[in-house]
Amino acid sequence: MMLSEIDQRVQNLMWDIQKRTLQRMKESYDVDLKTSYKDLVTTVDKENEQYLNQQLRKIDPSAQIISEEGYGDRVKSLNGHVFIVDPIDGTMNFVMQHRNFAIMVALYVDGKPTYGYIMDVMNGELYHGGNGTGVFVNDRQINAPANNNLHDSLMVVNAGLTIDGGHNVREVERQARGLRMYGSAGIEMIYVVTGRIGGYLSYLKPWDLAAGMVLAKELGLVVKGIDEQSVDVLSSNLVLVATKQVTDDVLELVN
Ligand code: 2AM
Ligand code: CA
Ligand code: CA
Ligand code: CA
Repeated sequence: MMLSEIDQRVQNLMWDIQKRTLQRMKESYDVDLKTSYKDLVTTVDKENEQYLNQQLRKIDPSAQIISEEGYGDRVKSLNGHVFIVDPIDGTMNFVMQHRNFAIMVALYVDGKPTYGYIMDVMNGELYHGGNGTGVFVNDRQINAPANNNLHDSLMVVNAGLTIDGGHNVREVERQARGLRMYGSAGIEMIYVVTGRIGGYLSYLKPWDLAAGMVLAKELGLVVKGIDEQSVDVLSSNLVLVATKQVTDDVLELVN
């Protein structure tokens, strides 16, 4: 199957899962703790992941799947087609706020960020694109954001990092035009891609990063690991997603 055909079918799947999730929110679901009271998983996370993985396997039977809640494959290399799935990103927001959460899927081909999908469920907005086709919100193509510097940009910095103040992030926050936190890597990535935020600094797992990295790169934004510089989507890193100017400014300050 052609990549463009896979893309169309995954877009349809993202609308399917959006409708299912809205419907599911009307019923009751269990909330469990994973590592602590700050780290939740619900029945809906698990159901979404099982459904997405099952449908993705129908779309592309040869693909491997990396996903957060344990229904994926044990993927050791990015050879061939690899889907990376976050069935609910911002589970805490899903439980506490019933908004500001996303569903994310990405397709990597031989390690290359190829297609990204971020569904803002409550706003009914699918941010998608890649593979040289541009980035779209539903059917509307969006432009690359202006190359603003730190002084002229709002920044998102991961809450844990802000609290402990590591890597000299307080200086980044001081110099930025303002600081924001939304509690969903997917929503925060959407904000960088649309230029509402100049840069996003956070510890990200593969499923937090994969889709946003495709969209950010497609628009010429920079995705960089603070420690290793180049980002490996498979390993958990402190990652900066930002305009070129914000990247230069932040890299001068963080350590
Ligand atoms: P999640 O909801 O899919 O777990 C919250 O600040 C953001 O960080 C969310 O995008 C959340 O994704 C992500 N995150 C990654 N690891 C986390 C953890 N151990 N605990 C809470 N949120 C985490
Ligand atoms: Ca989680
Ligand atoms: Ca996540
Ligand atoms: Ca998740």
